[in-house]
Amino acid sequence: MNGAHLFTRSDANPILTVRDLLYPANTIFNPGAALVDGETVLLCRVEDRRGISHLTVARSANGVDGWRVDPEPTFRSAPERHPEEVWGIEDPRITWLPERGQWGIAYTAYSRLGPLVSLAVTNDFRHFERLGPAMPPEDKDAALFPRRFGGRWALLHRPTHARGPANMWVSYSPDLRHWGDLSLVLEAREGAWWDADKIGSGPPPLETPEGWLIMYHGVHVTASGSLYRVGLALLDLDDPRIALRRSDEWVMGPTEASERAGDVAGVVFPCGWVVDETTGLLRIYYGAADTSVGLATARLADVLDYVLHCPRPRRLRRTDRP
Ligand code: M1P
Repeated sequence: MNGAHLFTRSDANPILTVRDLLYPANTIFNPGAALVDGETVLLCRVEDRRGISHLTVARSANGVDGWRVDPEPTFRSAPERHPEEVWGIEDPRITWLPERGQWGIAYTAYSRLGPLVSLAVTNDFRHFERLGPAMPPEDKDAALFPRRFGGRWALLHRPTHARGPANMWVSYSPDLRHWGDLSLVLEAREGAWWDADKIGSGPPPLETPEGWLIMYHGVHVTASGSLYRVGLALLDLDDPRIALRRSDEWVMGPTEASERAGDVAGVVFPCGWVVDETTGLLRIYYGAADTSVGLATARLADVLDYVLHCPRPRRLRRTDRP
């Protein structure tokens, strides 16, 4: 299977635009996704007309159209109690946590010192309990694993530092509040590579018999701006510090009009996916050009077959298998 043809975009794209909102805003994009009582729930980033983002829920029976959007912001930043959210909240990734019987949400809180990772939980996507910041700035693109490893929760995230590209790390916690024991998982590549400048986790890790399926965005800086494309990786089931496979090529890039033009041109940015158990289809929800929401699908079996034929990551670290 050719990676360029793995994903099929919906004929309904863009499936959500700012015109679907019942209140004034600038854009709607980068949604987390969940299946709730048979419905698809998208927790979308909405940027208001000041530039500050909040999260709003859209629900659909088929996950493609007929979206019912909450009439007002569903989950707002609360800078009076959470000063780290002073410039809004962005880019949620949703993970079902069977042990807690709740969804965990990793989102970006935009603080005065830069973006950081915050966590919240919800039972119904109507009420949200904040667990607070998990990582100091600058850190973002975080997603929870659905279960513990050796008694500890695990979080993928992307710290940024002044020197060099930004890479994907994993951290651990006994209680979803205290995080540490960091390990580098995947590095941005170098030079002309499509994912040379920074990478970041997309939707939450998906458990499969072969390993944790990871979708990530990679950024390449060009003379006319950054290009955001999407690649795949597979992490070890028992030890997610170990990357088993990584696609050399991107599997999705900004090729459609809604992805090539918008507030930030040339961006596909997936934050959510769901598996339709009856059809075996993986539905990926992504931000298009920081302006609208797109949907692409693939057979999960094809995606796994593709990633299993990808090479092992090139760099050897202490956790890499020979
Ligand atoms: O504009 C593209 C994306 O840029 C940022 O992502 P990252 O720091 O991972 O490159 C985020 O602001 C994201 O929301 C945005 O879509």
